[in-house]
Amino acid sequence: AAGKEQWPRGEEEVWRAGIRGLDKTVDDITKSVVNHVQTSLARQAYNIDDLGAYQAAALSVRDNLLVNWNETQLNYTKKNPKRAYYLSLEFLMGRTLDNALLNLGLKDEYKDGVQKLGFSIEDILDKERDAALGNGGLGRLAACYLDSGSSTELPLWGYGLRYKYGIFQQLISPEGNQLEAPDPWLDNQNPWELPRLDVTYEIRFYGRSERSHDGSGRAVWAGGQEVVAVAYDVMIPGYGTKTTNNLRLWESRSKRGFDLNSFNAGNYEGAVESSNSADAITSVLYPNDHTSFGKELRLKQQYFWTAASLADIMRRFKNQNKPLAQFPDFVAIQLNDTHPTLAIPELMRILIDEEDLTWDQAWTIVTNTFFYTNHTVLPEALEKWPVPLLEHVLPRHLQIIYDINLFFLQAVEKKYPGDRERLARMSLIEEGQPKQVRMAHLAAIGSRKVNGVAELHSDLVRTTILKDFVEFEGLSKYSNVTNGITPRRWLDQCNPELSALITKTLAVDKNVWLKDLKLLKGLIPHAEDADFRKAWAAIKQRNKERLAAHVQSTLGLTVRTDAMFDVQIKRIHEYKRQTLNILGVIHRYLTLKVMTPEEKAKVNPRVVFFAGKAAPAYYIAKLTIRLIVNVAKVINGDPDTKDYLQLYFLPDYSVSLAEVLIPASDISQHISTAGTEASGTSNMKFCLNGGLLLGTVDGANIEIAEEVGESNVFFFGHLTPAVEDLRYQHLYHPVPIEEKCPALANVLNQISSGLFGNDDIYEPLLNTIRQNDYYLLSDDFDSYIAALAMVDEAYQDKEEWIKKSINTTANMGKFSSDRAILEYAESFWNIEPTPFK
Ligand code: B1H
Repeated sequence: AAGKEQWPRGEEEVWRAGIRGLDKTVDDITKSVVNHVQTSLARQAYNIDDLGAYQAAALSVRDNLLVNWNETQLNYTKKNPKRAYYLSLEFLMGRTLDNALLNLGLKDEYKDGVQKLGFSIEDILDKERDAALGNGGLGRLAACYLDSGSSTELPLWGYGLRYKYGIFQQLISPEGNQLEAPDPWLDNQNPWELPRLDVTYEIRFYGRSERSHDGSGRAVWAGGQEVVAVAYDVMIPGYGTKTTNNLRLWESRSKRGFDLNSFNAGNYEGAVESSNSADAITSVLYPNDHTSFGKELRLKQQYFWTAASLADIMRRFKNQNKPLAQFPDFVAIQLNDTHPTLAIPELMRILIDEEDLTWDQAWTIVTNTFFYTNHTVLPEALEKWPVPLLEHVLPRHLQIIYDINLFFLQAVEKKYPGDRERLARMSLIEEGQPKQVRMAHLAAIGSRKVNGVAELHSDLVRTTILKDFVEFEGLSKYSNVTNGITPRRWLDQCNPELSALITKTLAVDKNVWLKDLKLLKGLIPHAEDADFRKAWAAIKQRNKERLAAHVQSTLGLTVRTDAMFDVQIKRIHEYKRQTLNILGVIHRYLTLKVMTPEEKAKVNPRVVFFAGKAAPAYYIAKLTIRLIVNVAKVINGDPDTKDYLQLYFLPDYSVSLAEVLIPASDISQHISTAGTEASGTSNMKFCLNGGLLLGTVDGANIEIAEEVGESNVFFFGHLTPAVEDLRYQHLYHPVPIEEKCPALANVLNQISSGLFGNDDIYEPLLNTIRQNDYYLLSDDFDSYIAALAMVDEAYQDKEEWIKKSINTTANMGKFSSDRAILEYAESFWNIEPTPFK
């Protein structure tokens, strides 16, 4: 039916007369909101509170999104372009209402509308819960890419899981311990999703796979457990376009009925894994990032999601009645890390066992369809699945993986005859007890292109974890796409005053520069204009006050706003070195304690903020939180220092909290051990909002410095090539810390002596540094302290600092996720913008 609209029933004019258009006026909007109060919510006008008003407004906005969403899907059906699919186990969407209003261009109208109904838009927006279906950067990147896909009018869909519980809520106990509570984000209904009870697939687990003996290579996989995948669709509006793409999230249901598994906050992970029932599969997001655990339920999540997504993609392709050989001409699938790598053997299975293709025909299709993005080179994060577990859960897929490996190793052997070590290194199977499948190897050989997420990281992928593959297959397959962020959420939405000042200054419509972010360069000459600088600084100040008000209302703490705001917000992990930061804070505290009043008078007050979650089983990361919280108690309560230094750990870091913190920052810290942070994306968000960067020469920090100029960033620490040698020295020629870095030794000893609590609780954390110091804190501490001093010095000259801030924002255009998604579209997927009227 492609190409022609049809009216299968009734009278076309009657249909057309009934079709709803977009709300445009305040009058349309108030009517629609009241209508939803009355019908969808079945409530009376007199008992509507802010939550009810939020729900009604959201449903009204959803109606508008649906108008565009329907037209977008119709446009694709008519034009039948090649489509790309982004498979990600995580989509960290945050809140939707404000973003949808801005993208639709209806924020002012809704603001007026709800005001006429007696509500304030800010109060309503604040009622929304975050959709927190992700751990951190990887999941938020997926969300930014969907925004950019719609904003650039690309036919790009996301596929993920509809977890009943997203990332846990973080509570901090009075002693400073992280406690985890479930995140019941669906409790108040979710107006942003459309259940598609008619879109379902049956997904098999376990059972037996019998190969046929007819030489076809086919097999029959039967028995075991079948679970139903049900689609929930989330609309993804583009900014200033009608294109509204789809994010399809799968929910698992048992074929027979529903058995509720109870969820126990006390034993978080245990409770998650206890149930073998069908609905357990999509019950919870795994809260560990950068560790691969080999848990059966996680494997079932991965297969359930990839199999449902592929079945859906295949059904859409088959509706076109094209030969299967053309599959890669219409479908590109991006694998967000190795989590969806089972899609490779799954597509082989479909093509061979169900579609009767030969192995070679199937492999040609597969290797022209998939694209793989690597997000980390940390060894503990590289996914490996035990062979016995795979054999038990997915017997047919293990056979296919073994066959892929056989053909692959034959080709390697042909090129490097007799090089057994190379074969062992490159094999999909790692020898050992048990044997394990190396998912990064499978993803690499099954894909058309492989990329890292920043230049340095892509180099490391090419020269370390996939070196042999680059040698074997050639460099051109192994490339880079530097990450990006959406300037809609991460500037216009989170920093409306700065956005308005930029619009006024550039003298173009905001929907021009927000879609062509390099236009920010037009701000550069204005850095020399004193009035502009004053306006710029005043906005930063108001953003600090907004953050302080937030801390006051949520935690009851009073933050001073006449200070430098120094922020580190990200997952708590040893490689990100929050520990270095807190040790630096203690060093500053100890220094302040011995200063004379005259010396202190010259000190610029500083407020240090931390936020971030630790994986529930990551003991050292949890100790780091405990240390920060207890240091804060001492510092904030010390009359000698509290006018010069304040420290806060803000609990339950989230997208929404980031939106308040980032615009308020003067300096933010991105201080990973060189070579460990693949890219980082919050670094981009801070700099886009005029915060300066203090960091190591790592990830996207390097490219930010290239863009904004080295004089506008504060770099310190050893470089990537030195890291291996330093680690070797630590192991084989250790130097006592007292000798190597007395300043650090003193800080560690002060902690041990009980300055922040009179027990040995921190010793395991301190020993990671005193012993082999894998993340090189003792090597970088002195240069870190020196860099902090340079930040202090630079901040003394307020006018110069503001110039740096303006020049930083002005040079951040490269980091728009529009640029990144268009690189994927053009150089990988070969898809094109597909606009419509
Ligand atoms: C990133 C992860 C990650 N890299 C495993 N790897 C996970 C690995 O649940 N898991 O098993 C979850 C997440 N996340 C981050 O990706 C990098 O550390 C950042 O540097 C990068 O900016 C981000 C987006 O590319």
